[in-house]
Amino acid sequence: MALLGNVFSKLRGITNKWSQGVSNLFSDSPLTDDFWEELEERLLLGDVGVETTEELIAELRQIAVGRRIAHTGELRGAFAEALVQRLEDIPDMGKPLDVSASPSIALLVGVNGSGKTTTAGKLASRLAGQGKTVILAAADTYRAAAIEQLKAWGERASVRVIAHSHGSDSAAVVFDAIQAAKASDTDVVIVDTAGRLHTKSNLMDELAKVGRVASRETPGGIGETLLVLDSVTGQNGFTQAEIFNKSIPLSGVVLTKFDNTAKGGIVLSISQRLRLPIRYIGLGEGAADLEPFSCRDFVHALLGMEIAGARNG
Ligand SMILES: Nc1nc2c(ncn2[C@@H]2O[C@H](COP(=O)(O)OP(=O)(O)O)[C@@H](O)[C@H]2O)c(=O)[nH]1
Ligand SMILES: [Mg+2]
Repeated sequence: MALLGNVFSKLRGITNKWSQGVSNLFSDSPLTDDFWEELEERLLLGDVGVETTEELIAELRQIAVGRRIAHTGELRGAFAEALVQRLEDIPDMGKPLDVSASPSIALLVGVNGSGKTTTAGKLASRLAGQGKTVILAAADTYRAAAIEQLKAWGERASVRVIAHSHGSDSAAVVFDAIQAAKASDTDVVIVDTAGRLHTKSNLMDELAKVGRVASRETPGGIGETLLVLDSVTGQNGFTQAEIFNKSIPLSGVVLTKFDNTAKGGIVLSISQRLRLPIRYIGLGEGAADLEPFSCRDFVHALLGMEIAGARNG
């Protein structure tokens, strides 16, 4: 409970940067055209995206007419419900990493600086804390610093790191990591990949090669490919998601740096337009600052109200 409370209060503080503006709109004021314009503007500023913003407003307008609503505050609950419904409509929203295969292979992809190595470390630490055995594979061989960074995370989490020298073949690292996992009966291999620009086709070739190695060496192949996105980049993050989603089958998104964003609406644009689940959110730089995404906590933090009946929690 203490932990949940902590996560919630963190999330609450975070979304406040955006949410104050949204939440304040639902007050005792009479419902006028100004309200709809303001709501639209604040959703767009938070990077909810044009399409989803328009749909949400159309939905709320209908409710307002149907229920003869006169004050904006009376729409708060309906707005919360509309958000929760949309978020929960996406399969696997907030679902923890699938570690049912043995070994399960999870790939973290994304552009440079998005938080892949940090997320790999946090996930390893989280899973190890749940009694799972984990191997980290340092498949970002382009930067020597990336290998050292992952090794440091491995040490902190008491998790084994398989690494080759700087510049070596990333698929060979993954091959070794899988062999090590099989030999030691390890539950999950988390693969930290290089994040060169998503437009460069050789990165996609490299990821495909890693995929082939994994399918050859394990029954399940790559079980999960999570796209790591920096939430601070807002719509730009949406564009990255769109490009990656076309190149490789993604099983979900990790939104990092949620503690630093005023663009919390990226949760909606990614889930609604790409139909991709947000699996985890990063809430800081520490090992414990990663949580499965909770629709209920997100909407609660956004609108400052308890949401009943939400599945996630
Ligand atoms: N505040 C904050 N910083 C983060 C989070 N995730 C990653 N970072 C920082 O973002 C920077 C880039 O992260 P890194 O994992 O090296 O990105 P990579 O290039 O994708 O591997 C580092 O300084 C991390 O500490 C997060 O959830 N919150
Ligand atoms: Mg990295």
